[in-house]
Amino acid sequence: MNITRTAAAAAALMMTAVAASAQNPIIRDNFSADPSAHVFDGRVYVYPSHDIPAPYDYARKDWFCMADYHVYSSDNLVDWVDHGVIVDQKSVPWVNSTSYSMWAPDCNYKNGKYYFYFPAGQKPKPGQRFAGNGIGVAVSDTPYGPFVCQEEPIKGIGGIDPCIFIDDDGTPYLTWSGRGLQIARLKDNMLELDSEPVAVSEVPDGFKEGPYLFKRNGIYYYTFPWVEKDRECLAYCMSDKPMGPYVFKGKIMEQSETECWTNHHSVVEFKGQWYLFYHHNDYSPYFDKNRSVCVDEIHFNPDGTIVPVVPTFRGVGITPAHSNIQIDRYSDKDEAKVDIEFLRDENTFEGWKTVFHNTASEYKEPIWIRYDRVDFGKGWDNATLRCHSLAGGKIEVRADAIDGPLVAEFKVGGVSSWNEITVKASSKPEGVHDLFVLMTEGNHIDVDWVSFK
Ligand code: FUB
Repeated sequence: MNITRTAAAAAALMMTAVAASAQNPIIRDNFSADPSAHVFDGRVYVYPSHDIPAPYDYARKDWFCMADYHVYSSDNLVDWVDHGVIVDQKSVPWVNSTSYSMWAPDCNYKNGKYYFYFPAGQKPKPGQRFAGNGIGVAVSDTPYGPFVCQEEPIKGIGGIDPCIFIDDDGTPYLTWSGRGLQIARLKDNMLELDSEPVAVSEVPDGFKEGPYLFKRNGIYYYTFPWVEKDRECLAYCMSDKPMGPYVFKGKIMEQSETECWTNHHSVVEFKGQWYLFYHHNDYSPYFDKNRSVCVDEIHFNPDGTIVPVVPTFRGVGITPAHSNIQIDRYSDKDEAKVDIEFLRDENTFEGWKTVFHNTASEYKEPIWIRYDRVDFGKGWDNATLRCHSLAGGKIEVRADAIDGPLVAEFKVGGVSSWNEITVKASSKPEGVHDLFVLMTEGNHIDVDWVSFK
């Protein structure tokens, strides 16, 4: 079979540190969706779709628009690397290069190679007006490329959202969404079907797509986005065989409160903890086709059923105290008196600020926000707050409780611009602590971040 090297192959090898973090959303310099996470050689690799605002040559301004794929990796779920573009619509021989239809992908490892599966609009054949979606494969020696695309998509199937699952005995299975949820065995070469596709039919009524199959303690989990009410929640079935029959068990995550119509996920174990990767539309509240990848812990009951996951801003991992700690990605807060807003609506990728307000100007109770799991380490002296307040006031940082040890105290002067205030620490906790940030004077202070160095 002929193979074609992607134009982006060289770029794929580059390890580019990016604005990505353990807080949600984790990818902070691009829109990203449909995350498929896998652990290869002790690192977590995430293969998401890449949403972009529609360019001039794409007529559907109100629809998904995706031209390529990046891959991201991390060895601690805190520091992420963007390995760059691994496959591009312009360099896949069978793909219509202006279809912007590179929807949810997946990747897995077998026999020394990494196989990247992706759906896309096919080039129409002579006499054909519309060719529909194919599912193609690109192959690499490493999880981050360069990936070499097959000349043709996989024969005998069409549709979207491929997921590749490899059982403990090495048998590969491909499941995807195309006239319902389908599953088939693959040949050992990972490129051809080894069985007729069968429909996974033991799922509830209603729209479904984006299947993800994983195994834990001998149980096969067939998981999928499902429109139970207005938009997609995440749901699952369980079985003792990869191709079923399955038994429907319920929901993993409720539909998003931010009105993102889609959700799409993967589940992976890393260093003894299981994680759910999914997406919401954090950076694009008014257009839900520009999405962002998030991650939270997922837990299982003793009988293997899944404890539903409530999405958090805080995400996973431990935040170093010397970093700029974005407390707007909080664990909990005073709902009435602390708001989260974009720093600048014109560029949401700049992130958010925490707005403390106390219109009554009375401090019967502290006005607070909590940010969990900050590693103070040792050998630091100063605390810095990036803040802004016309009225001025006072911000306190305390460890572990609203009335816990005072770590730093900042007098915020009335100024019209953002400024960084550095003070000597009042006390120096060591190791990992939860942070409480409190406004104890003033009636309106915006905080961007706090840091300890
Ligand atoms: O990203 C485009 C499509 O939206 C995916 O293929 C679906 O699963 C949904 O997330």
